[in-house]
Amino acid sequence: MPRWIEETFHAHWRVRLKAAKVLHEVKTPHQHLVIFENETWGRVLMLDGVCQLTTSDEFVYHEMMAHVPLMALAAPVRVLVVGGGDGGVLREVLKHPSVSKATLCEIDRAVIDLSLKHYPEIAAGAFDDPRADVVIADGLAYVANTRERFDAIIVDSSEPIGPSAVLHTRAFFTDCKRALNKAGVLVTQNGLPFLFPQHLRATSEIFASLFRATSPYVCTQPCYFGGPFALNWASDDEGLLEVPETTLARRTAKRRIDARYYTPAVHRAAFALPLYVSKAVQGLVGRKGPGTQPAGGRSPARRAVRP
Ligand code: SPD
Repeated sequence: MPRWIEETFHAHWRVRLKAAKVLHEVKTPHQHLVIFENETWGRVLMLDGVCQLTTSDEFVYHEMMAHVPLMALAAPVRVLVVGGGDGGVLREVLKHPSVSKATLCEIDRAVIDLSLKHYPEIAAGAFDDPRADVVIADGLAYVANTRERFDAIIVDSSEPIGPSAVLHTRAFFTDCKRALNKAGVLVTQNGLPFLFPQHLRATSEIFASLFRATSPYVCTQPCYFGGPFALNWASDDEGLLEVPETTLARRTAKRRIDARYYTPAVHRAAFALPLYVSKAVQGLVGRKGPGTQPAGGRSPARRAVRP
């Protein structure tokens, strides 16, 4: 009898994938982890009953997590990845030649070790790159205590359950802001807006209260069932949301980024939100712009400049 492995995250429906072979299953000190082979999707990683990646479509998420913030920056040097123990985001970050050090802070060593064992092609040598600095620690504590300053912080967390729950909180994002350079960019995964609009809105409220410019952006991640997948962006440099496609194209060519999903046009288009997504974050998205004044009775941080 084949084993079917279910995503257990949703209360009223289930997605299940046939496991041609279970490669590893363990309760680590932090979470339930299972890696298995599926004939359509390739190798699959599930944490606490939520699909994190498949080897066939991981490029979508990893490229959009890394290249959207880094291509917006003229020359990113220091990058922090929180989570992301599979190494996919790290792999993409290290494609940017100006990056001199990329720190990856992962709470669960087992994710790194088992990813390297069962799908080394995802990290593709990133952990051996001399610019990679791997820290096994709680991301919340690491960001709260670090004295380093980053040009970009990329939060490659799982859902707001289990060890990742703290990586979706105001306290964590406030510390991220402190650990960013002035014109730095913070991005985080923000789930499926069709199913969890309140999750997207809650993050956008925090971002809008902390940063001068914020916007979700979306990608189509085939293995995350439920519609477009949201990432979320925050920065105090408002111009970074508006980098022209021509500039992005020049940077992509100069940095010799080989990608399968990311293009400069996709970068710009990712910020064009479907209406139901815009509505979920209504009043929170956009740039505050120079010289804006608080509107009567409303927090300036939450006032929409570009509704
Ligand atoms: N719904 C699952 C979101 C998972 C985000 N993290 C994926 C980890 C891949 N590096």
